[in-house]
Amino acid sequence: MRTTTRLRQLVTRPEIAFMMEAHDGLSARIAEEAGFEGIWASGLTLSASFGVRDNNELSWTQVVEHVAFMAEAASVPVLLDGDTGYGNFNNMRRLVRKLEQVGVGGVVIEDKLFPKTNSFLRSELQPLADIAEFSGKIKAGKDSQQDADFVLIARVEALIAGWGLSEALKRAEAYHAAGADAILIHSKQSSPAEIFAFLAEWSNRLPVVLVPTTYWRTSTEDFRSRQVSMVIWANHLLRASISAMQETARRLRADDSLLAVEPQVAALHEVFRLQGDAELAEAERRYLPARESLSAVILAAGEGADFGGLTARVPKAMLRVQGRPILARLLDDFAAFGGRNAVVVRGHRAEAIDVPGARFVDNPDFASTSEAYSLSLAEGDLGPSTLVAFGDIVLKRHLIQALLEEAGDGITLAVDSALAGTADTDRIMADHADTGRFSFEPVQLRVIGETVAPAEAHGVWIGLMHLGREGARWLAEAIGEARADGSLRTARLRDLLVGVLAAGHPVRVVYGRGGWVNVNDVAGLVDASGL
Ligand code: SPV
Ligand code: MG
Repeated sequence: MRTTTRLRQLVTRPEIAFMMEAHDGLSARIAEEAGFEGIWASGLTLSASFGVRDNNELSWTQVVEHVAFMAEAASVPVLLDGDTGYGNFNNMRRLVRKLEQVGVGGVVIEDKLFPKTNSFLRSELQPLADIAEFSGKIKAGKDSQQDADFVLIARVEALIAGWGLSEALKRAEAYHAAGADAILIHSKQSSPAEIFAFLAEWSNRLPVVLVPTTYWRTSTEDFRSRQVSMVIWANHLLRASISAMQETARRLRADDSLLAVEPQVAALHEVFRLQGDAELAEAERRYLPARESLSAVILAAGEGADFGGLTARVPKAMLRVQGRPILARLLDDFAAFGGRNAVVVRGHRAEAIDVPGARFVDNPDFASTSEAYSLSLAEGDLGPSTLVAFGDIVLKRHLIQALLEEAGDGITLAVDSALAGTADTDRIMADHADTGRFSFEPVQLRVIGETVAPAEAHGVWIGLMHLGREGARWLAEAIGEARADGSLRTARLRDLLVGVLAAGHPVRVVYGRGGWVNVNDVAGLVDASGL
């Protein structure tokens, strides 16, 4: 059912309806969750939530823009406090059209002059609108609504301005005749007497809406028995939030600590829930490619021997290439492919490795251990989609892209085929050499390491691999084997890969040509700067 229709029903049905004030999308949602059938978008609290006065200091377009968020956040109808309609009959026509466009169910306009003042401030001085002029504004509003059920309520301010009951009745009758759907009769008294006198005389010629802010002691039964159509709790969510915010701010200022405050405030997950994050999470499952979130383990424990003193105080991974530490560049590269949760294994000069965006695991035995041992310290971080890399490589991003595009559930290595026939110790032999042409057939690793005759090497592993779900498991098994046979402390990563092959698991190769440097010495550092 349309919100206009629902609001019309709330106004016209015999049973009383209660409207809860809200001043933004969040409070609108809170009001709806509490069970309210409709929302009062209060001019007072909307302005106050922006820190401005209830004197039309917000422009009408700001109000419309803001109330649109409320209408979007709530599925129950929103009734806007439209003040005086923000101008004459013509402004009223535009207001009604805009409110319909943003899904607001109806509007209340009051018979004062623009710019208005809140009814509880200097009320005796408030000028009232000319009855005929205000009646024309009502008629203009009704004539411009496209949706027959849009609700226009006329608010009579005669009692507020001290003009008395007969003036109030005269105005209510005129606004009825002009086509208003209901009358809101407002009072600033703490007793409901003048409101009840009005109700007795009015005898429900049109439905009546009340705002019992000042006569708050009046029982709801008294409203029901007088066939009041709608009661508005006009400002209580804002006032509740003011008290809570003041208390929290004072407490934090006094304590300089969150200890007392944290248990008192809504949990963060409650904020996310109210924002509707569950719906987004569901949509992400439906619309985003189903990819495991990418994580990374970077091995940066080793000292690096050939730097002529350069790494005495700074670990290799923190040497700068084009002004950025090698490690920071790698983390940026991974992040560019959605890589989160990077874990860096530190050793030599661990304290000097402090790049943002990574978690650290320390290998205190770095001097007497090697890569496989460092990796084993981060074994728990080998997730279902993990990049494992040496912390001293500088590479072009297309190498990571190619690896991720080919990566499957197992283990995939990035191999530089331009270094075929090399003596590099991470040389590999695959089931076929790089032809430079596209192939549907995945390339499978046959042998890795020094057992490959240099002349037969198809390329060099660049120190970057991807583990899928199975691959992570296989590598963890290889770590377990090495631990069991006592080789873990001194094993290189390639030795673990030898173990994976020996266990009968396939390892895939993705060929690339150049575009990376393993910074092993000063010459490497110079080369990397040219990438
Ligand atoms: C509002 O909530 O902004 C109202 C009601 O108009 S009152 O503040 O009582 O005027
Ligand atoms: Mg108001």
